[in-house]
Amino acid sequence: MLKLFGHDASPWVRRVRVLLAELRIPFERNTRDWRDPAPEFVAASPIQRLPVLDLGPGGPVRHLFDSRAIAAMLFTLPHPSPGGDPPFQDALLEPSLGLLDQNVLSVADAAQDSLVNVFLLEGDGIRPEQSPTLQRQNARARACLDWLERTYRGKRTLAPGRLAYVDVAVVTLLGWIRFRKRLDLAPWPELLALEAAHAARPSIASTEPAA
Ligand SMILES: N[C@@H](CCC(=O)N[C@@H](CS)C(=O)NCC(=O)O)C(=O)O
Repeated sequence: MLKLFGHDASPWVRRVRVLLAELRIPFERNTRDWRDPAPEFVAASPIQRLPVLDLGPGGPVRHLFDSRAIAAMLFTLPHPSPGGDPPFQDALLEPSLGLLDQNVLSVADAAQDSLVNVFLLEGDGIRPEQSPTLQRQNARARACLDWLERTYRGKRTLAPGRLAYVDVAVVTLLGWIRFRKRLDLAPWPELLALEAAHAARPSIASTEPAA
């Protein structure tokens, strides 16, 4: 059986948990974080970032090291046809969007990465006021949220009528920002509406970080 390494507070791990729930793929969990890492995770991944997915023995690759690679692989596994309201998109990308969804994922990743960096460095006592690099990270995150706000204007899913992994990446970004009290989200009402539209969905509600 698949084994997912990663803690509940991680937005990257949450994306994968939502996807596993939507595709109804069974898996085991190890919920230790990178501050108190599981020895198997330490031995497996030179990147030392979570999530990591253990695919089990027998294949050319035992562990996958990155949420996007994990997501792409999960769609290739046998699974029931996804359901939900709206139904979940049964592919990482939707060809008719012409790579817009690829950009949404890149922008959500960049915002998430920058805000996590600021959060971790603040934990080490380094404040954005002391560091132009951190100020750039915050500016990047705001620019990414502005871009997502424009991209989702009037939309509650990027592809009409289906919730996709890329939408989940945006929803989990917002959830993490609120959970870690990083930014006031009021300047991005379209994104708040996107989040609210899917808040009661079981895969989203059951993975809420504070829950
Ligand atoms: N690009 C990676 C990012 C994963 C990531 O940054 N994970 C965080 C957990 S929230 C981590 O493990 N951080 C530990 C570190 O950077 O040392 C992915 O998509 O999986």
